[in-house]
Amino acid sequence: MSADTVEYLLDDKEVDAILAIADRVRALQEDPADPGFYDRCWHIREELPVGLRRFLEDFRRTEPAEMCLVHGFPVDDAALGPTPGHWSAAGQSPAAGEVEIFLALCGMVLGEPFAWSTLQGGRMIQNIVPIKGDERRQSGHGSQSPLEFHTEDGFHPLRCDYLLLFGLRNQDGVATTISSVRDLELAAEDEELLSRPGFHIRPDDEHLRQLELRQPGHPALELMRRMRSEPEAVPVLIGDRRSPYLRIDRPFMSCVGDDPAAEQALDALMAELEAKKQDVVVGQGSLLVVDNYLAVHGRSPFLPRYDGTDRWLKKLTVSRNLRRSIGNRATESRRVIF
Ligand SMILES: O=C(O)CCC(=O)C(=O)O
Ligand SMILES: [Fe+2]
Repeated sequence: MSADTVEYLLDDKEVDAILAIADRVRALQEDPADPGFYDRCWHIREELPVGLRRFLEDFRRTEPAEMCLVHGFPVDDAALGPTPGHWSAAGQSPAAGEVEIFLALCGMVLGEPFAWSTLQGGRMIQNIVPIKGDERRQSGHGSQSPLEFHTEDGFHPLRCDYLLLFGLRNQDGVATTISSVRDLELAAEDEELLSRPGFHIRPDDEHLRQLELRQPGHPALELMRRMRSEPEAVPVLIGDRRSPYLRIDRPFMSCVGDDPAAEQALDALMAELEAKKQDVVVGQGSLLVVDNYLAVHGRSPFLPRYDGTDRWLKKLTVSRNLRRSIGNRATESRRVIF
C-alpha cells in the first residue's frame, strides 16, 4: 500500500453507534438487498458517526486518492456461517446482515447505490465468493487465474463511480490489486492515442451469462448482446488531458480498425498499470472503496478450498448521478439498471 493511502479506523464508540443503527434497521425489517431500502432509509445515513461521514464525503468531494479504506467493523466469524459455494446460496445471518447495513449506509454517503439487473438477480448487495467451475474466469467468482486489471463494468457508460468491497472473510490474505491513473508515466504519443475514441470495450461474460442461464427472456439481454456485437468506439483516457480518468478492461477490448499503434499504446498502459500495482488485502472487518474513474482493480490468484472457509466479500456499486440511467431500467426501481 502506498504511503499516502487514505484510511479511517473506527473506534469503539463509533462501532457501538453503527451497531445500534443496524439493530434498529433490522427491527424495522428493512433489508439493504432490496432497492426500496435506499429510499425508505435514506436519512439514516445522517446518523453514522460524523468522523466517518466526513471522511467518506471528503473522499468523494476532493478525490484525494484512487481508493480509501475503513477498518474496524466487527465481524463474528463463527456467527457468519460457512462461505457459500455460490452467490445464490448466500444465506442471511444477522452477522452478515449488520455488515450489509453498514455497507449500504457508507454507500449512501458516497452517492446513489445501484445494481445491474444482469448480475446476481439485481440484488443490491452482492456476494463475491469463488465458485467451483469458474476458477479460470475473468470475474469476481474466479480464483486460480489472476483477475486482470479492469474498470468495474468498464464497457458501460453507466458504470459506477465507486466500488465498495467489504471483507467478511479472507483468511489467506488474498489481495485485491489496484493501480491509479495518476501514477502513470506514459510517452506523449501513447497518451495522445489513448485519449482518442479508438477502442472497443465489450461486456464481460458475466453480464450475459447469468441472464442467459436464468432469465433468457430478460430485456437487458438484447442491449448487452448489442453492446457486444456493435460496441461504441471510446477513449481509454477521458476528461482533462493533464489529469485524466481511465476506462479499461483489456481482456474484453480491441482497437478500432486493429490499429497496431493503438494496440501498442494499450500494451504500454497495461505495463505501466502493472508496474505501479498495489496489493490491498481486504481483511475481515475492512471496507475498501475504489474510485472507479481513477483506479483499475483486479485480484491475485488463489487456491479455493470450497470447504466453507473461502474468501468472502460483500460488494456494492455507487453512482454519483442516477438520472443518467433513466433509459436503462427494467423495473420500476431507479436503482436496478442494465
Ligand atoms: O475479489 C476482488 O478482490 C475483486 C473482485 C472484483 O473485481 C469484482 O467483483 O468486481
Ligand atoms: Fe471488479
